[in-house]
Amino acid sequence: MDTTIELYGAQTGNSQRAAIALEEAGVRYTARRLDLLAREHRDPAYLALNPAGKVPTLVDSTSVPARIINQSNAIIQFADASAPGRLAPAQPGWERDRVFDRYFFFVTDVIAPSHAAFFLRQNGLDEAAAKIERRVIEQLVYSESFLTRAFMAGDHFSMADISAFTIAASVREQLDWATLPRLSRWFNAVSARPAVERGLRAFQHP
Ligand SMILES: N[C@@H](CCC(=O)N[C@@H](CS)C(=O)NCC(=O)O)C(=O)O
Repeated sequence: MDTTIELYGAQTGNSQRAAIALEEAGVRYTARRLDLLAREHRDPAYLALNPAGKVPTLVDSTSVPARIINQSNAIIQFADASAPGRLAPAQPGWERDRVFDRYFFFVTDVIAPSHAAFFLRQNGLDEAAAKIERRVIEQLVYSESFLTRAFMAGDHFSMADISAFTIAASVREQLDWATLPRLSRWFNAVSARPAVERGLRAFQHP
């Protein structure tokens, strides 16, 4: 087992996206599962790595000093830089631009609002939360229009599929799949990718 790159995380969308990116990029890493209920993400040793006490965190001890990355989307960029071409075309140009356009669509227009809705629910603001949750579904329905080719940004799997997949999975019960044939075909294809399966399992209870 390689311990020079470690990914701390839990069974959450942000941690899973980071793990899927490392798996798809072929980066060797060790998953370190934190028990959020036991508040392991608030242990002083972990807070030294991630002062916000959030997951995920990547620690790359192959560099001196070690590289420590706290944001899931920064970890995806680490994976992209580690294996150019696996998560986005390596060369600048319209194909790479489209990957980033679609990737950020899911990050900022779908995932971020969904986290906001979760926060509102936790604070008893159900009506406001429901409005944002509806918007999240509308945005995912809109992404059906991206799927003129096999994947979210064209013929090749990319980080756009990673950002789309975990959020689609988290609301899969609320999507009317029969009216979304492309999204449905895409979802099944991404679910069946071995690297995606491994990423989804990275922080499961043993
Ligand atoms: N923007 C951060 C968000 C990290 C985040 O909010 N993580 C949540 C899980 S999805 C967490 O650690 N929650 C535990 C807590 O706040 O106690 C990222 O993308 O990595």
